[in-house]
Amino acid sequence: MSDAALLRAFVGELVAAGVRDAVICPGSRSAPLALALRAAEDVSVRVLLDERSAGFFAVGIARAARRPVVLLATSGTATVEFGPAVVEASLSRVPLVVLTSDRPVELRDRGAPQAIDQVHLYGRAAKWYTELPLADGEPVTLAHVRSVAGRAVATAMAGPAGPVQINAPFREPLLPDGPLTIDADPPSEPFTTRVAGRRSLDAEAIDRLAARLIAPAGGEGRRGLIVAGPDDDPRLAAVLWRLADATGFPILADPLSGLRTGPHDRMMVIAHGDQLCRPGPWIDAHLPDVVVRTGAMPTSKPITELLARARPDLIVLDGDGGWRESALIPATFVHADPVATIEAVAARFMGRGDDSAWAADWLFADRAAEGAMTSWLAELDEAFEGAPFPALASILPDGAMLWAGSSMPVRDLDAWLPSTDRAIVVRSNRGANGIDGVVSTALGSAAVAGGPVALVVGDLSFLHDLNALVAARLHALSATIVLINNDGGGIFSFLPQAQAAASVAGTGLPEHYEELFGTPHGIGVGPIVTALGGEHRLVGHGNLEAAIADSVCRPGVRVLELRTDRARNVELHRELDATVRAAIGVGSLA
Ligand SMILES: Cc1ncc(C[n+]2csc(CCOP(=O)(O)OP(=O)(O)O)c2C)c(N)n1
Ligand SMILES: [Mg+2]
Repeated sequence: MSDAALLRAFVGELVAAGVRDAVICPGSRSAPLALALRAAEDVSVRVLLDERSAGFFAVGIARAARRPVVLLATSGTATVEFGPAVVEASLSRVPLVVLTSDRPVELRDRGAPQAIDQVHLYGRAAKWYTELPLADGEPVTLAHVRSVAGRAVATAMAGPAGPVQINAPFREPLLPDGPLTIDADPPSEPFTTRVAGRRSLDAEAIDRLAARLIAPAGGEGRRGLIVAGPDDDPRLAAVLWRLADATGFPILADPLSGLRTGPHDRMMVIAHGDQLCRPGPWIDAHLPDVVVRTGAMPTSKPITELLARARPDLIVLDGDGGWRESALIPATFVHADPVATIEAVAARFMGRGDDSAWAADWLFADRAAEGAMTSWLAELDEAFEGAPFPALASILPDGAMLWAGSSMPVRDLDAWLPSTDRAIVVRSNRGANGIDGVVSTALGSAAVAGGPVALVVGDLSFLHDLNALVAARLHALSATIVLINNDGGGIFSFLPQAQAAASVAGTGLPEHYEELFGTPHGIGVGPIVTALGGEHRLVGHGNLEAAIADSVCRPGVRVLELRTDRARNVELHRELDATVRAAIGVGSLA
């Protein structure tokens, strides 16, 4: 029998450490922990069938609720299915406590059924690995188990947040030997508590940083930019504008930075950095000489390429001690709380030095790009993959959450999400850029979100994660899914493979292009969605906006399918690029 006291001690400590959500996949080896988690009054348990989907669902909960989530699976391949989500959580700094149930040591590596090597299963993607002891009735074992639970949660949450793995062996029979309700034990303080401070720079280091942003006396004004990359920290929006205001540096705001949407001051926010930074005369006349970067690397490839080309004096702020800089240029990494650093640096400026043409040019070009894009879209008379984003930005209410899938959706999000005072939280799984688990993640967020959830996703990503709809059905979740169905991988049409298909003889292209990259499937998703309990609607250019407006605040999962053509999509993007280029011209720097 499983020792109920040990289970109570372990789960009780998870709760004391702040766990409120558990995602559990059914199995027998995991039964003792599943029952104990279910018995914990303060824990919402959600049962999902597919562990791969469940892992991403947990990522969605953790990112929406901004708290650690427990994941539990039975032994064997079930634990491996968590792998992609564990990797994503590691790279996007999401706290997960992954419990992998296991056979006891005497049944490992000797042909016992459903027994695989689960030790350090997730390699370096897990921040910490440990194994629970088998119950032995000793008080010291209970103390150990409590400290393991507390340490696991604290480690998952400590910056950079991430997943931890606890391998949990149980002997048969897999039933508890007593009550599991934690109230059965006297209430207690957490066994393990972590107190940690935010790192901050001393005044001298702040002076040195500020000096790099200030033009030398008598010299030209510094041509600075703030590049706000993907970041879930809600504090950044409130302080970055202060730095922008103090220095006169515009903010290239990634759609996932939290800077583009919300009631904070967005005066210095550039929403079209992806367009402005593309090679051409405008950017040639506006190369930055100093850049302050926050968050992960920007979604926009042109922005990263600009950094590589301009090689500005680069300052990367990362309070969690990361080394994220893939433009491969010399950089200073500031491993201190970015909010405190930004506030202190901004305070070194006594108002903006000179009202340079620099910021004015960027802001003017951004408005010009915005105007050109808006009129281009208004004149368009056909389905377009970027169209859902401005529609969603105008329809979603304050407190809504907007997700974009990998591949073209997140790029179109970057291009088309306007700067708006609407408090919409915008997210994407950009840690590993997988097309897997996209729907599961969005639906996981819907399980805890305070407002409506919308997702824009490609057809291959959608088909990859159909089991997410099972989760939605099991838990009566609500979401609006805009499915961009271009019958295959549209992104590849923009890559060298597609160019080669047209031009390079002897490469196996173009005859194998569709088979290897385009991967058309011709699947009509309507019946699948309906069978899994969702609603399906085919939408077109004319009724997309009305369909979104009709869906966002209604209960249930609705898939609004917008059919597009991959080749035409490339043409439209090219046409748009030319339009924006013409609108921004060469700029003034008067
Ligand atoms: C798990 C995973 N498998 C494969 C890839 C490679 N990949 C990147 S984009 C893409 C095509 C995605 O197609 P779709 O979801 O329809 O989006 P579209 O490109 O059409 O916008 C693939 C297969 C990946 N990023 N992640
Ligand atoms: Mg597609």
